[in-house]
Amino acid sequence: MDADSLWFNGHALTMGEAGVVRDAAIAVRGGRIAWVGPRAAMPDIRAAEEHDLEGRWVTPGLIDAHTHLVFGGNRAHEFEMRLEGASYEEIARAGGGIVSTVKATRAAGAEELAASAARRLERLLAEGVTVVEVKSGYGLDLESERAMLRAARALGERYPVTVRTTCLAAHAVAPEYAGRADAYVDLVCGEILPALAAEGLVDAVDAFCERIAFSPEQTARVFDAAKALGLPVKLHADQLSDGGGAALAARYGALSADHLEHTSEEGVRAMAAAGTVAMLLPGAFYLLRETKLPPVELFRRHGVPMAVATDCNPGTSPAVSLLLMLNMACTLFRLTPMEALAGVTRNAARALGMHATHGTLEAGKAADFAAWDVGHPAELCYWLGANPCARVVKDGRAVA
Ligand code: DI6
Ligand code: FE
Repeated sequence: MDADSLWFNGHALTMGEAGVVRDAAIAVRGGRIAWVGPRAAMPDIRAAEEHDLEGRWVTPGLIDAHTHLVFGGNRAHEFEMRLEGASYEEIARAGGGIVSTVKATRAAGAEELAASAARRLERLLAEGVTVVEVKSGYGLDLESERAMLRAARALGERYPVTVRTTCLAAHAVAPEYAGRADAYVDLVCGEILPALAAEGLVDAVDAFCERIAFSPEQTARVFDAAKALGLPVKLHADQLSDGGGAALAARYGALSADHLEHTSEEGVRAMAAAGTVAMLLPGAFYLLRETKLPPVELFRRHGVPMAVATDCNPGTSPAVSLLLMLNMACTLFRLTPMEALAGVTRNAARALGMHATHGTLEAGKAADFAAWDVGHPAELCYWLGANPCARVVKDGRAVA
C-alpha cells in the first residue's frame, strides 16, 4: 500500500477496540489513518515520509467539546467578589455575570475578539487539541451572535484545528429584553437561529436551562426551533439546581447534556435511553467551589458515555488547559484516568456527533493524533501544569 507518511516506534492508546498497541505503526493517506496496528504485523507500506515517534505514547488528537472561547474582557473582579462571599447567582441577578461579558463582547471589535480567542486557542493546541467546539452566547442579538460565530469559524481557517460552532443565543436574556424573557426567546427562535443557520454558521444549538437563565418551557421552544431547522441540540443542564434539564435534553435526542451536578437518576436513565453524552465540566465546579458532585456512578451504571471539557468561559471556568481538566475530572469527580481520557477523545467526538470520523485511532478516521513524553498514559491526568505534548498531527500533517 502507498501512504503519505508512516509514524512508527510509538505506543498507541487507540481508544478504539484495539485498546493499547505497543510498538505501533500508523500509516496516513489523504489526511486519514490508512492503517494502524503493531509494527510487527504491518503490511507492505511504501510511505513518502517516515517519522520516528521515539518510544512515545500516541493518543487521538484531544477534543475540547464545550468551550466559550470567543468573548470580550474577563471577569476577574467577579472572581474576587465570590471569594468575598457573593454567589454566582447573586452576581448574575445584580446585572453582572453573563450580561457583563455581553457588554464587553459587543464593545470589542472583530479584531480584538479574534485576537483574544486566538491566544486561548493557542494554549489548547499546544496540549494536543485538534478539534474544538466554540459557542456563541455573549452577543445576544443577531449581529453580535453572528460576529462571535464568524470569529470562531475564522480560527479554524487560521489554525490547524477543526472548529465546530454552537449557537447559544439562549444563554441569558439580552439586556434590551430584561424582564421579557419570552419575548427574547421569540427573537431567538424567530430571527436569530433561522438567520444564522441559513448562513451556515451553526453546527448545533445550545441553551442555558437554569433558574437564572431559561425555564424548561423556554428551552423546549428553542429546541423546537432547532429541530425545525434540522440542527442537533445540547444543553447546559442541572448545573446549579435540578431543573429536569437532563431529561429535557434527552427528550430532544441531544448530543450532550452538560454540567449535570444536580441531575437525578431519572435524568440519567433518560440520557441512557437517548444516547446523550454526559459532558462533565470540572473547571466550573472547581471555580464556583461547588460541593454537589455529578452522579458519575449512575452514569457508569446506566452506560451513559462521559466526556470532559474546559468550558473555557470568563465567568465560571477561565480554563485554557484540557490536561488540567483531566486531572480535575479524576481528582474532583473520581473518574479513572482511562475514563477521563475517553472523555476528551472518543466520547468528546460523540458529544459533537463526530464519532464516525474522530476520537479514536482507527483505519478510516481522521489522522489527528498527539505524541506524548510520558511513560504511561495515566501521566496525562497526573501532572499539574506540565505539558508533555511532543508532536501533533492534524489531518495527516505534522503541525507541532
Ligand atoms: N457555562 C455557561 O455557559 C454558564 N456557566 C457555565 O459553566 C455561564 C458562563 C458565564 O458566567 O459567563
Ligand atoms: Fe458552558
